[in-house]
Amino acid sequence: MIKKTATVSCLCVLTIFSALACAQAVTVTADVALVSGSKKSKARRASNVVLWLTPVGSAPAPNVPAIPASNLPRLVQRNKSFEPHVLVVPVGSVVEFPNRDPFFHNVFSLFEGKRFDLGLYEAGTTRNVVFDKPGISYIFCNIHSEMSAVVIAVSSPYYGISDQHGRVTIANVPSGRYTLRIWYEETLPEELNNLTREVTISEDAANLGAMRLPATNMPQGHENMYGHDYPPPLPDSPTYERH
Ligand SMILES: [Cu+2]
Repeated sequence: MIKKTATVSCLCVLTIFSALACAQAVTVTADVALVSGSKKSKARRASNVVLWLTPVGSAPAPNVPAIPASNLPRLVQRNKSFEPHVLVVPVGSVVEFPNRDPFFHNVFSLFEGKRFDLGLYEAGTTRNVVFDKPGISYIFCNIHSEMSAVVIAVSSPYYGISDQHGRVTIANVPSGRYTLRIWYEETLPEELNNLTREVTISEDAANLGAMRLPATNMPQGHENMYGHDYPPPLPDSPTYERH
C-alpha cells in the first residue's frame, strides 16, 4: 500500500512538473522583411529567412529529440534543383539526398560547413549525410551548375524559417533568455552578426516583432568541386540529361 501511494505521489509530482513545463513553453513569432539599396526603399517580405534561439548562460542545454529514420529531413533532387532550397536541422541530424531525376547528380559541399562529396549517383538512389557540427553548408551539384541549396545545422531545437509572408514561428520554446541568430542567403555575414542579440522569452514576450534585414546582390556563380569553372555539358555523356 505504501509502495502504491509512493508511486501515485511520484506520478502526481511528475504530472505537475510537466504541466508547469508545458505552461511555460510558448510559440515565438517574428516578421521579417528585406530592405535593399537606400534605407528609404520599401521593405519586402521574404521567405527562407532562418531564426534560431540558443539558451544563454546557465540554462541547461536543450535535449534535441532524435528524428526517426522513417522521417528524416531530405533535400530532394528534382528537375535539376534541390527541394527545399533552404533546410534547417538540429546538429547531429541525418539528411537524405534522394535523386528523383531520371539522370545522374553529383552532390557536394566543400566550401563551408559540412564538407562532403557524394559522388555520381543514379536516378532513384539516395545518399545520407550527418550534419554533425553547427554551421552553414552550401550544397551544389558537380554536373549542373544551376543547382544549389543551403543546409543550416543549429545546436538548438528552437528554430524556424520564414514563410512567403515573412512570418517565422518557433513552437515549444521554454521561457528564458536566449541568443537570437538570423541567417539569410542574401545578407552579408557581418550584417547577420550585427543582428545577433539577446532576447527574453516569456508568455508575455513571445513576439519578437518586425525585423528588417539588409539584402545585397550576392555574386552569382560558384566553382565546381575541383575549384574550376563548370565545363560545358557533353550531350553524349550518360551522366548528363538527354533531350
Ligand atoms: Cu545535378
